[in-house]
Amino acid sequence: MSIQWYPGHMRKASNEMIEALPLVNVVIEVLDARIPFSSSNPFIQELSADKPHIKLLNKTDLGDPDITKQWQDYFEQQANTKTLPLDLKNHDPSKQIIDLINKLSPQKEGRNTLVMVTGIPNVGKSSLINCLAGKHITKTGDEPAVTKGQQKINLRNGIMLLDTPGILWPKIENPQGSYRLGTTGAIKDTAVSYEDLAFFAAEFLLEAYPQRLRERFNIEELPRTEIALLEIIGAQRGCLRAGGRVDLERVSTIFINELRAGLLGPLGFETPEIIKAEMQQVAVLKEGKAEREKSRLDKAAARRRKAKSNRK
Ligand SMILES: Nc1nc2c(ncn2[C@@H]2O[C@H](COP(=O)(O)OP(=O)(O)OP(=O)(O)O)[C@@H](O)[C@H]2O)c(=O)[nH]1
Ligand SMILES: [Mg+2]
Repeated sequence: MSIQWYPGHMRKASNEMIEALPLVNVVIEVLDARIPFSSSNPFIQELSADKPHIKLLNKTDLGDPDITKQWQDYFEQQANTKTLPLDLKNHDPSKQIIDLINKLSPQKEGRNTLVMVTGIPNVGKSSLINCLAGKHITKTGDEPAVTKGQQKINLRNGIMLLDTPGILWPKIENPQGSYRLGTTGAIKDTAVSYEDLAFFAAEFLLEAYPQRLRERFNIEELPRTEIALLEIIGAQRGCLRAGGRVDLERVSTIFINELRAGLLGPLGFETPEIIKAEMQQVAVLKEGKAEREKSRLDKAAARRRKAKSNRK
């Protein structure tokens, strides 16, 4: 199963971005440091490939520092691209970012540099804008789709910022990517099942960060399966139904919220190494779908031919 969430305001926002882009000098894409691959929007990438890019890896307080460094090195190899790790919750990076903007787009006499701030929902675009502006201009919030329309902010230093709503893309083709987006909070609650996310996250943590699970939940010997892990946590947190069975929905919600709040420590869900394999998986899935679609159309055509010959 994969998760899809592309409400009307995102389609509208994408069209508005296309309209605004010709005048944009620099594109800032805010990424989630825990999932720099899955939080890169292929639509934004394609649209703005010819513009200088600043990729900001935000929420590094929640990200695994070694893995964030690997991503920085990876993105810096891309043409016309600069990268900065950020922790907007605890540090003000304004000076570094303004220096980078000026480096990538030397200001023309009497004209503002127009900088579009883009990214998927809930990564910290509006928080960044408030930080650069030095005051609370635009609403932020710990849920996706807080910003619903574009807004221009003049920094009065030769830079004009364009805040945009967080956008995803019509079809998230990488199933792993969609689970990572859901787990880190980029997809609205109503479009995800916390149980599915908890199973995904439990499997990932058992494999990649077993020690964190042992420490957080005081478990000496970890179970082998996700369900057994969630049952242990559920019993600890009193998520029990009548008869003593664990309430999976409740424990899943608690588990995901603790992960999102950083209570399981800083996490890196993906490294640059996985890109190739996951892109290949997506290609195989697409091929399978194309074949199934062709076979469906062939069968429908055969049924029509049969019905036609029966009528003669
Ligand atoms: N832990 C942590 N939280 C952050 C950081 N930066 C922003 N946040 C929080 O992330 C949440 C989303 O921030 P916003 O600035 O509203 O994100 P946005 O990208 O504008 O979101 P949309 O407008 O919904 O697309 C808020 O609760 C912020 O306080 C960070 O570096 N670390
Ligand atoms: Mg916003």
